[in-house]
Amino acid sequence: MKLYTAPIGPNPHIARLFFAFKEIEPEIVEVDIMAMENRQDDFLRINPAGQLPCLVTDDGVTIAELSAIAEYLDEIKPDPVLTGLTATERAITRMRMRQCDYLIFAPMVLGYRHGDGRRFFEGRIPLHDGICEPAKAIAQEGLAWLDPLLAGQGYICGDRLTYVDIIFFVTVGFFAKFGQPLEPSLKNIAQLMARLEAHDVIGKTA
Ligand SMILES: N[C@@H](CCC(=O)N[C@@H](CS)C(=O)NCC(=O)O)C(=O)O
Repeated sequence: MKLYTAPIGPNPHIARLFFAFKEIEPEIVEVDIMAMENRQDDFLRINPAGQLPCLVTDDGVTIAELSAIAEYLDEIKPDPVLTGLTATERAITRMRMRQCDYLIFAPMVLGYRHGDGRRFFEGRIPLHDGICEPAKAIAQEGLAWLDPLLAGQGYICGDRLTYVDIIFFVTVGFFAKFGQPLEPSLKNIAQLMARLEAHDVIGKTA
């Protein structure tokens, strides 16, 4: 199994955390993201989305998207689990991942790409004016929606840590440094971030 990845960027970082958590050591293929190697034909043949990370299985199949990678890793090595132990837990994990994706992560990414991170994305993707501020506001609304749902539970999907927590910790932590700070009144999210920061693998793996 090969992991195509980069030394920088939140999504490659999340993939590293998945593998560290699962104690799986893939063959690493570093792609030069700064030189836009990921946007060239050779890489687009591997991952047409032009993004990192992606996994290429021993059968030569590409699996991109962090949630798909996490689910695949659980299939091949169930312990320790990233998705959930029962059908219900796994369904909740997928539900919360999807909700976090469209309510929080996707608008945060849009706010960054079309705003604070514009210089990096020029020449990579089409950029549009007028997206940054509304997208950031939508992401904040998503965080405000999530916060009360976390009351009285350890993690986003209940009392078991899942890949959604890992994606959340790195993504929200990254954008907090780039124009999308966490609103201090979101106490449950602040507690979740502190709990994940203290985790042996998640808070300690660069
Ligand atoms: N939804 C994707 C996001 C992947 C992504 O945005 N990767 C960034 C690195 S943090 C990337 O490849 N950026 C370089 C580019 O878009 O050219 C996932 O879940 O893996």
